Amino acid sequence: MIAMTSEERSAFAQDGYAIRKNLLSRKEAEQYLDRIRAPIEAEIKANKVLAKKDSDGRKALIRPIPNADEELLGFLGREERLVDLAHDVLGKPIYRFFAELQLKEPNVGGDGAWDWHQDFGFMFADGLLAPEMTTILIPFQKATKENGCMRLLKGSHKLGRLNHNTDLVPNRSEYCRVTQTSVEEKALKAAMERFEIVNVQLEPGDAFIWDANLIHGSNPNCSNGRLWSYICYYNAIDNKHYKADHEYGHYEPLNPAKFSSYFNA
Ligand SMILES: O=C(O)CCC(=O)C(=O)O
Repeated sequence: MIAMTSEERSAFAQDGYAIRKNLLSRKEAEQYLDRIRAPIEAEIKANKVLAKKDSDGRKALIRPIPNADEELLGFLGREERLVDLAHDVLGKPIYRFFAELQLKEPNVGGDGAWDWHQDFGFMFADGLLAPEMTTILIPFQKATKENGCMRLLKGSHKLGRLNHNTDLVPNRSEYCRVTQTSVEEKALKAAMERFEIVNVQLEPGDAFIWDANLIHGSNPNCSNGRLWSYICYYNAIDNKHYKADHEYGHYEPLNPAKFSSYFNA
């Protein structure tokens, strides 16, 4: 089991996040990217991915991965190093809630940004009772401020859940929305005055793991390089949806997988 180090544990408690360098090796990140590149490029070209607009009308592309058993794309959320880390953060039995690829293409003139939000802000509206959820992001390219890395308000998870601008349609999941959900403006302004903004610059294969109440978002891609990342949400089993009719996030037993069972090292 890849337990959190004591430094990671105290960073997570204090700041609301931790970074594990090289959770996947650079070679593994490259192998994975090599296998998904062509099919995902084809989906982008065919407009099959979701595009969600931020408050400035800029689009962020996502390729949802609702099924853990989806060939290749699904397995990474079950990879045992990610699962161990998430399990260790939540400290109780977990399941893979959802996964997605964030696709920030080159030369998009500032698309790809995410408004400031807490994951629990909209997960609560969708029917999770407690913030017993954590999220892991792994980039496949170097993530920088210029190509759209994530950013966060350090320590803001301690505020608890804030109200979000949301106009959820009953019985439709967050995923169907074409606009992003963000922390209500006045509270966000106050939080931004109180907490330091950190840009989460990472190397391919590094893992960034955060608390469900951490206020975060991301920069737009203003570069001529691509930034694709894998994101997986993990939820405590006893925190599964209390609302019915969800297209995603249903409990399924987690079958942890080894990277080497999909790729030769
Ligand atoms: O990948 C990004 O740029 C932001 C993703 C994000 O904010 C989220 O998944 O909650």
